[in-house]
Amino acid sequence: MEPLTAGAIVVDCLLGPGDERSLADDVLDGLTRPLKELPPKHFYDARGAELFDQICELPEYYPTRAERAILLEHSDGIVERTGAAELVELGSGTAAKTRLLLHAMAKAGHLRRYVPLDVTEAMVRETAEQLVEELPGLSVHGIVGDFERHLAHVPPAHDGPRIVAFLGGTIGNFPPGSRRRFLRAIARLLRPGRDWLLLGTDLVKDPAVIEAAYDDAPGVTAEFNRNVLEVVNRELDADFDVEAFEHVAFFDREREWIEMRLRASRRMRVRVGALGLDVDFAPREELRTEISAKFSPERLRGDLAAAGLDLREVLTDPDDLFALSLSTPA
Ligand code: AVJ
Repeated sequence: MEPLTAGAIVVDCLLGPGDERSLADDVLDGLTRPLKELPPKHFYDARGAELFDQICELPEYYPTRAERAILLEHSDGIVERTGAAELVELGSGTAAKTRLLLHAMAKAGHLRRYVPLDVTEAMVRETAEQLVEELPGLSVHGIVGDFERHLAHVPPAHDGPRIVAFLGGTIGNFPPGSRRRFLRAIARLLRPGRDWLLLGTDLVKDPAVIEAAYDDAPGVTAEFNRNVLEVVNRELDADFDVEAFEHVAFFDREREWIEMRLRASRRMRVRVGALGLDVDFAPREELRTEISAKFSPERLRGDLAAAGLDLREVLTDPDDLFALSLSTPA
């Protein structure tokens, strides 16, 4: 952990060269199961992040636009309601959306600190530099890390109220049990009576709308999905024939989540060199690469309650596609 200071910026790096470990463990775990699975966090190498940015621009992919619309409409209200002086953001990326909140906090006169946590060091640093220039008086304490492992490294809150933001609907990537466990870990960053969780969740809606968002006409999501195999090829010396896998996305109505899978077009044996592992695929066998849960008000309230959080306010876009909610420790 090497804190480097430049003006009002501090960045802690918690990721080291040994961090392919989690990919190796996940591949060993996930590809030796009867229902093969890889966790979605491995989508986001440089190419994957670029493809995800393209997804966000697609007409079919509504969540990013809907969430931005909510923030455009309600940032001032959120700042007023919470009195926030500090914003912690888990998975900050380019901070495109949080910028709206930071500006609202500055306008209200109580912006002190932004704490972005992201796996991409360049992203954390560039965003930090831009923001301190844009917002005089702001200090940034960036954390280069994995929000599933490094929440404890979020610095203690300043005097003023803090918002912890987890946007984009990424909470939906967790299966139900770990979702509640992760929310509980977030709740530990919040002081009762002062701090707030700002959570972005995609809402349950017509399955056709959801499925189109995860299976766009130009095939960007299909490429994003297959890219995880490129990551495994590169990082673990594997020999997936990436083009031999077909993109599958379907809404599971019972579980109320969308699943992305990769379907083997033929029988295959894949060598994962770094693990000394051979993985066999039957023709049409599927590998699950992502679940993305969609929320009803009951699911949202229930998950938050299970994590010791009280749902205080739900904000939606005009088409009720997406929700931003504010919760406090119970
Ligand atoms: C970034 C996790 C919110 O689940 O909608 C986009 C990722 N997957 N298209 C989502 C994603 C397919 C996205 N999150």
